[in-house]
Amino acid sequence: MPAQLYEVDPIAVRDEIGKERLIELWRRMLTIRRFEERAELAYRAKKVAGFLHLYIGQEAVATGWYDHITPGVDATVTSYRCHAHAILSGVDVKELMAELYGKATGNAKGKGGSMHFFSREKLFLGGHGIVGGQIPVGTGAAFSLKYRKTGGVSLTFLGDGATPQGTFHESLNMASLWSLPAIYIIENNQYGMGTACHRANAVDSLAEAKAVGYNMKAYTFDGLDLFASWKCAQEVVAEVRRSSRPVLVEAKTYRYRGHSVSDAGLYRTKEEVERYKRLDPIARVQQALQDAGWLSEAEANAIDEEIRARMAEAADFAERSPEPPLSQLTADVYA
Ligand SMILES: Cc1ncc(C[n+]2csc(CCOP(=O)(O)OP(=O)(O)O)c2C)c(N)n1
Ligand SMILES: [Mg+2]
Repeated sequence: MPAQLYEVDPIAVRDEIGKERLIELWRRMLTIRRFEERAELAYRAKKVAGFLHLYIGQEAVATGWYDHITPGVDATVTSYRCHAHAILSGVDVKELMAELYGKATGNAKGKGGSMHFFSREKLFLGGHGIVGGQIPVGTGAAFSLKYRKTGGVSLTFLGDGATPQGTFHESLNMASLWSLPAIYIIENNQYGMGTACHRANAVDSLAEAKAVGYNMKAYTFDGLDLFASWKCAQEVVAEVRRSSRPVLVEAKTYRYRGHSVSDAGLYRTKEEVERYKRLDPIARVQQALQDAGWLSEAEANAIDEEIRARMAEAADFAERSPEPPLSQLTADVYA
């Protein structure tokens, strides 16, 4: 059975968010995109090694949810597709770019790379390369927040490909049994690496079908729509703070790039990608801002220029930074 989509009136949500805050949300989404475009350029120029999984197309999901939490009070964790979540947690883009370049000034001292962004201060608990590995971590964070009575909630972001994993089911069962303030957000971009979601999952609706098994509430929203993401997040975060009951959420989204930068994309058609590009979440918010008379095209272009300049500066910082010294090779390594 297909899920019931969380419904919103876009004009009402736009007005509730208001001019300044909506411009700020648009700016955050654009920052994520321009950061990743700059990173992709560096990767193709062989300045960045390892893997690079881009979030391009999915920006409205994390942006909507982070706007209702306080990084550092609330905890967040995600998969290897972690650039947006680190940026939204408030980690400096220079530090993140330097991490991609493997430099000593990087977020993980140049030893983590793209998949392992982290911030203890912001309670951004990574960046995890093992599919489903972050789910017990997010669950443990929720336990800790409840045990210490901090009032915080934990947000665990995961892919559609992680929901058949044992870690997902064990974590949800425990979170429900112990009434943890945990929100699990499935970013269903419709593919694992190259396997369509329907070939890996026995059910259509990941949230609705799987939440019932653990006595949890479920929500499904259009992840390409910032207004739906923001409004759903507002309701769920408030509800979980009040009830300390876990909730399972599914964002129906799409990634415009390959699984990682080295992906020939043979498992989907160009037409499909083009169809989703016409629903670009960033362009649609810009249109909404223009329609409201809140941001002219010239003003939008000026903000974009400013963001692009910041990214060029970050890449320059990364380029000029030193590599980690050999003496640090085994520091912070647990073996
Ligand atoms: C336990 C484990 N199995 C397999 C892999 C290889 N792998 C990396 S990403 C991926 C697909 C995951 O897809 P999804 O959860 O939908 O996340 P997305 O990449 O779409 O964000 C797989 C199978 C892995 N990293 N970890
Ligand atoms: Mg996926």
